[in-house]
Amino acid sequence: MKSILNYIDGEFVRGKHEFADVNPADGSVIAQVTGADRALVDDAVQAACKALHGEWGRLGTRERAARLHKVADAIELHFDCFVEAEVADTGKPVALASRLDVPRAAANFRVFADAVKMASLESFQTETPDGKNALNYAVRKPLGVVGIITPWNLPLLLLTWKAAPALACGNTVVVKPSEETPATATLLAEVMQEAGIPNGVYNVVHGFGPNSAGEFLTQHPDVNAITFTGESRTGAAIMQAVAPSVKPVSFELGGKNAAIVFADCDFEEAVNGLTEAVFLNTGQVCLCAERVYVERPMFDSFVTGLKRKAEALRPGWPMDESTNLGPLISAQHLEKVLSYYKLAREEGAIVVTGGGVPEFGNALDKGFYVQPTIYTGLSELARCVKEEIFGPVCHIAPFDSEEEAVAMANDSKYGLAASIWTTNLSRGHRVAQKMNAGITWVNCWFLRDLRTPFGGMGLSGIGREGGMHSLNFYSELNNICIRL
Ligand code: NAD
Ligand code: 6OD
Repeated sequence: MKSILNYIDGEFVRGKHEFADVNPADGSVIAQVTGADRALVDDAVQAACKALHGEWGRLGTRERAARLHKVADAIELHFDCFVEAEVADTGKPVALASRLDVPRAAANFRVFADAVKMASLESFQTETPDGKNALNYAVRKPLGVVGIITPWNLPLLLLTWKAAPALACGNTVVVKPSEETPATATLLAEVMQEAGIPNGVYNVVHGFGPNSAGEFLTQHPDVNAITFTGESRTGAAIMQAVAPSVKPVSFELGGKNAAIVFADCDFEEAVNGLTEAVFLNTGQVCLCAERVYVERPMFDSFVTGLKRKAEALRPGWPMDESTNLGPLISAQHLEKVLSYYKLAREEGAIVVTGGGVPEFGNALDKGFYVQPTIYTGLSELARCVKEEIFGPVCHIAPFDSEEEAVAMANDSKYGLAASIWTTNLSRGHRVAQKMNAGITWVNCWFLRDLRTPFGGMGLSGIGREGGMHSLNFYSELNNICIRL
């Protein structure tokens, strides 16, 4: 049986306890993961501290950026290995991992390598009280050791989204990937070696959250910052853990995202766009739309259109090129999503399609598949309309006016993403600017430019990453004031 190891100071290290890495498509065990106890997490943090003062700390920005481009080259060289590992861990369709996850990992390194080379810094000429001048300018320094904690839905994409800018700014990192999807973080370690990233700069510790590697990392006094993607509740626990040492945090958390479909939209574009926005990655994308509001004249035809698309999705073996719907990540997550399917019926939902589990008549029946599901008829106060489900499911409700649509979309404790579908561009701008969300798409969804701010409001997170926002989080500014 394959083992997945920790990576500390340039060595692949076996931990004292093991846990199974399960393929969600059929429940089979793919590998044994060896987890890091508190002592191994400490070794990783000490290696990262030491590396700050070694070759890595002495590199200029240009050479650091060149090494990160080599990491991107090596990801592209080993493209198929990354795709295979990601598909086995997550069950996502190979077509999706090849189109989204692995190309974005390489792009993350390229974009932040270039961003750090191009970044300018503030400077001000300041008048002194005696009528002379002073010059203020800021210089960027790394934060130090950055702890990176990531979820299972887009494992490599989200890990590199944080590791790339952290490294570009000269930090060293200790990464704790999700216990559900450990493979690509360790694979990335091999690529780091190949690309000439010095020992101790990139470290990986495996394990769980509470009382395990995740918590050991957040509590460690020599970790200078924590960047985290995951559930809002976990974000709250991490905030408590870092409070005594006042570490900076960047949090990308959950969502209960709204889509607003106006009757003047391009119908095909909206139905196709929402098919992606609701069902991509089996609905396990924090940006997925779980609440869809449709202007009443188009309500029935839109519901019928989305139902047709949902029923045409092809669940199957993830490595089969024709599969476009994978399983949920785990038996536990399957249970959670099915509990919401049951709750929706109890809350009075009309089941337009789905609501159960598909049957395959083969080994996939042991996997964690659910049917893509659409509900209508729920009150806006229903728990299924308020709480993040994180599965291939949405509720569709009608609206009669722009104001009503905006009010319903904004009535959430979350504020991550929204999408608006209309051919009236003035309305598109107007409604987009009223959204309580970190990102609002008009006539598109999950269209990313990595230079733009990304993050959430309310329960959806703290801070923004992307472009200069990432550079600002992963570095300290030292302002220097010189009397001339
Ligand atoms: P999770 O919060 O359960 O776990 C995320 C990571 O945190 C895992 O590595 C886990 O081991 C670790 N962890 C758990 N408890 C911890 C603790 N007390 N201390 C330290 N680490 C701890 O999230 P998940 O189930 O893996 O991912 C799904 C969630 O992530 C959804 O809510 C989704 O919306 C959210 N998400 C948000 C974004 C975003 O960009 N806003 C992106 C992806 C996923
Ligand atoms: O595209 C990104 O940079 C990003 N952070 C996406 C998050 C997706 C959530 O599942």
